[in-house]
Amino acid sequence: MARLSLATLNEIPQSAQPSVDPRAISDGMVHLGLGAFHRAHQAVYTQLAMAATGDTSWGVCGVTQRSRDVVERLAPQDGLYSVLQRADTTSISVLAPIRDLLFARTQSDELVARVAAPTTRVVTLTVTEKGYRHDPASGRLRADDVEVMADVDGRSPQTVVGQLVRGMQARQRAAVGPVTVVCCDNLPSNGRTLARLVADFCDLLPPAESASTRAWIDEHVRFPCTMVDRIVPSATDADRADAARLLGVDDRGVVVAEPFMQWVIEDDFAAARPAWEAAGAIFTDDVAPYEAMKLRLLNGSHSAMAYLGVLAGYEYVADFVRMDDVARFVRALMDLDVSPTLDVPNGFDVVRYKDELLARFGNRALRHRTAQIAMDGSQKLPQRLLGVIAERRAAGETPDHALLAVAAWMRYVSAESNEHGSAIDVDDPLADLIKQRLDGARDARHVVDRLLAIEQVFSDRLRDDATVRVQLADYVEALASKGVRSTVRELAR
Ligand code: CS2
Repeated sequence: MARLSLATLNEIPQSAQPSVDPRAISDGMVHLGLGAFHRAHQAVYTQLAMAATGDTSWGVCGVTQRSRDVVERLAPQDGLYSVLQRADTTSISVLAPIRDLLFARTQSDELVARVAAPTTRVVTLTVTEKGYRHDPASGRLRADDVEVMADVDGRSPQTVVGQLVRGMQARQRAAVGPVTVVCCDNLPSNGRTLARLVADFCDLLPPAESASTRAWIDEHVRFPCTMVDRIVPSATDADRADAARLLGVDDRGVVVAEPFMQWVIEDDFAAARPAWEAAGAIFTDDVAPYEAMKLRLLNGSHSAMAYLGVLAGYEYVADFVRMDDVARFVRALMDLDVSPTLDVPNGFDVVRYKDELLARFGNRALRHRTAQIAMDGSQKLPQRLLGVIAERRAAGETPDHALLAVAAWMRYVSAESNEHGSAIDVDDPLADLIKQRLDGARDARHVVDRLLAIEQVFSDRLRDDATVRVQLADYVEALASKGVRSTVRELAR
């Protein structure tokens, strides 16, 4: 079967044709972290915006950081790929915004040059939480990270923050105008967090370079905060087979997504941008209420279901949450623990939002793996669950549901296998440290104490809270002795 490409585009059905002619698109953006999420989210908004306005100057140079895989899938396809939308019905459409591809490991000088190109007015990022090389608890750049320090010392930059700073220095040298850096990862105050990491990197540079780079960035670069949302499970061979059947050509770059998508963006741009509002994005002065809502309600529930689900032997979120006690537990987590911490945006119907979330989690057409969400827990827990626990404790409450979710993470990283004896493979940048800390832990109390001592993840406040320690230990013990279902059932309201 022929491969999707500019040459075969005329072979695909009319209904799947991109809404913008790829040949008409010129360079406008650089995207760092060309994973499935960008392709199913920002690229879709960008295509819709170009189609709505006719301004086709927002093509994307997509950069992959760690593996060539996506470049190898998309390069023979001239950057074209499809989004397979799955719910009760399935639909497919081809996306055209990605016009260039770079692999940062071997092309980081080209990448710096692209960031510095006069046509580049926006740089977007989806590099996952760990891609920022920061301490999740403090939000500061890890100056003890060898990769960060190698970038500071001046090699062709390999870390995301290093790439941004070197790109900005190249813009400064070439006297190219202002640019906006749009962080689209699930970090708290993601724009501000990234701006601080960039400033931390500048502070590590030699004094002469440091001050002038910081001053240029302060004057010419904006880092708006954003809330991004779309559930995008990893694509499988079955998805690729379905795409081929629907398109009539082979697409090795297909991404799978739910119909729902949302993007809330702080209206703080240094230069021009795509008219993403024409595609439904919301521009606002303050993203914080939307962000807290999404990170705590959606991602917090996701992490809870991921650890509990893996422990109970459920491979997919939808199968796990379709059990009544699990759905009621998740709803109680949202209602009793998370909701009291939220400052709901004006006019926003949070009850409906929670109903929709449960329906989205239960979408069986999406094969969203619990193990995919369980990855990198050390980088995700603070913004998803620990903030909720700290705020409820400060209000004198004991957030049992959120504590059970964190206990499930603790059990997940400390048990070798799940309830059915299948091995648990902890994929986390702190996996070695976690293992080291757990060495010799004999019971649930030890496990909790050892893990709470990891200061990259847990704050002093949580560590020193006796109620939190005792409750976590009880839950870790209950998960081990009684199992997931009966522990969850006791907390399902
Ligand atoms: C998930 C997110 O893998 C995960 O950690 O919680 O990728 C989630 O699907 C997205 O944030 C939804 O917008």
